[in-house]
Amino acid sequence: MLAIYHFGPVANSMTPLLGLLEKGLRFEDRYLNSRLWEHHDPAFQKISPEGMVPVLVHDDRVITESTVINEYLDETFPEPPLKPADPYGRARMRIWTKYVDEYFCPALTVLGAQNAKGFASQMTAEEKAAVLARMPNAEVRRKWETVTDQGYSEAELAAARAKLANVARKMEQRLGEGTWMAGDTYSLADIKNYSMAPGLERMLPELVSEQAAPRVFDWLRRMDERPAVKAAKALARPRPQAA
Ligand SMILES: N[C@@H](CCC(=O)N[C@@H](CS)C(=O)NCC(=O)O)C(=O)O
Repeated sequence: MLAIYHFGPVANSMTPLLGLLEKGLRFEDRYLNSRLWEHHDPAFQKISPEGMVPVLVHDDRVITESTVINEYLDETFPEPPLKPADPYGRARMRIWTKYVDEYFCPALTVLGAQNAKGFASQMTAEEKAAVLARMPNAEVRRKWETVTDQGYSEAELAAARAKLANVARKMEQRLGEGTWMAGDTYSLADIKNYSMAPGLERMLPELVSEQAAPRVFDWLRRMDERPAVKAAKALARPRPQAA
């Protein structure tokens, strides 16, 4: 049995959804509504002590970390392969998934969290204190403390935007070297990058447009057309707000 706990087809949750769907695997869809703080449920925190998604459960095994989950899926269910056949191609793929995890995602998270300020400001002081007290992961707690308090400073937002401009430049360059992120083979690097890139296009359209980054723009449209991407997007739920 495969089951995936996720927040819907966005960011890190999108990564294993695409891994599962590209492989045509059947899985239990365990959506958690982040706006209702369902990931703070004690039953879920038994599975994910950090209180974070995504989490894959395969029979009695629990696997966290979106990039690791997809590597696990690709090794366990080899068809169709989602890695280049040669070691150099796999190295290029992993350099990119590492870059997304360590550089792209953290910068995007700053802007995404800032956008959640409106939602966070609807909570009373008591609700905020209770929610923050339930967060086991210190970094996540710091992020929500910032968002529920004064928000990120202009300097922090500018630094995040500057990093995202670097990402857009690097993606454009990389896609000039081959059809896909790791060369001529569609791979886990495309999946990982596509989990974040639509957020980049939405929040900073001046960085990713047909004019500013034509190769990235074309790659995004090719990704949008993949049946697995369409199936993942069909798993989106309207996000009811906390009462
Ligand atoms: N490196 C982890 C990061 C996971 C992560 O940051 N998950 C976010 C959602 S994208 C989360 O669970 N956040 C909890 C929260 O913001 O309360 C991965 O790739 O799986």
